[in-house]
Amino acid sequence: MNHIQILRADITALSCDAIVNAANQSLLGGGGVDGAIHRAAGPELLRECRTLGGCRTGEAKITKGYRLPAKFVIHTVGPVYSGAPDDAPLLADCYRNSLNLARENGVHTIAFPAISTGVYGYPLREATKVAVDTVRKWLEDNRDYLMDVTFCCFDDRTRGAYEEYEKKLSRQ
Ligand code: AR6
Repeated sequence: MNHIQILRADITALSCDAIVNAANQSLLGGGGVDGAIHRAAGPELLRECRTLGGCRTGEAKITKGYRLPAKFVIHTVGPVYSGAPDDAPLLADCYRNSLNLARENGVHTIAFPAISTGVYGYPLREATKVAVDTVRKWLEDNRDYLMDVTFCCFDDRTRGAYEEYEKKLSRQ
C-alpha cells in the first residue's frame, strides 16, 4: 500500500531510495537543504550536476547519491514565490515530476523537503497544501506501483503545518 509519513529530520540522514533536493536552476549548489545535500554527498555530486545543463523551474533531474545513505538525489527547482497564479502549478510540477522520475528509476521510497518554503519565500501553509494534494493525487494515479513518501520537515513549524493539514484532510 502506498503511504505518506511526516517526519522531523535532516534529509541527508535518511536512507530512502531517493531524497529530493530543493535546488536552483544552475544545479550547482547553494544554501539551505541544497548546501546540506552537497556537503553530505561529497564533491562527486557537484561533478555529476555540472553535466546536467541546469534545470528549469518545476522540472526534475536525477543523480546518484554518492556518500549519502540515499541511492539517488532528485534535484528539482521550486518557484521563487511571487504571489502570481502560476506559483502553485509550478510547485505542484516539482512534486509530480520528481515522483515520475523516481518511478522511472525504480525508486520505492522517497523523501521531500518543504520545497520553496525557505530562501524562495513560499508561504508555508500554502506550500504544504500543494505538496500534500499533489503527492496524494500522484499516489492515487499510480496505485499499481509501490511508493512510500516521506515529508521531511527540518523544524517543528514545518512539521506542524504538515500535521495540521493531514488532520484537516482526515476529518473530511
Ligand atoms: N533537511 C531537510 N530540510 C531542510 C534541510 C535539511 N538538511 N535544510 C534546510 N531544510 P531551502 P528553497 C528545509 O531554502 O526555499 C538554496 O540556496 C528548510 O528549513 O533549502 O526551495 C538553493 O540552491 C525549508 O523548510 O529551499 C536555491 O537557491 C526547506 O528545506 C534556494 O535555496 C526549503 O528551504 C531554494 O530555496
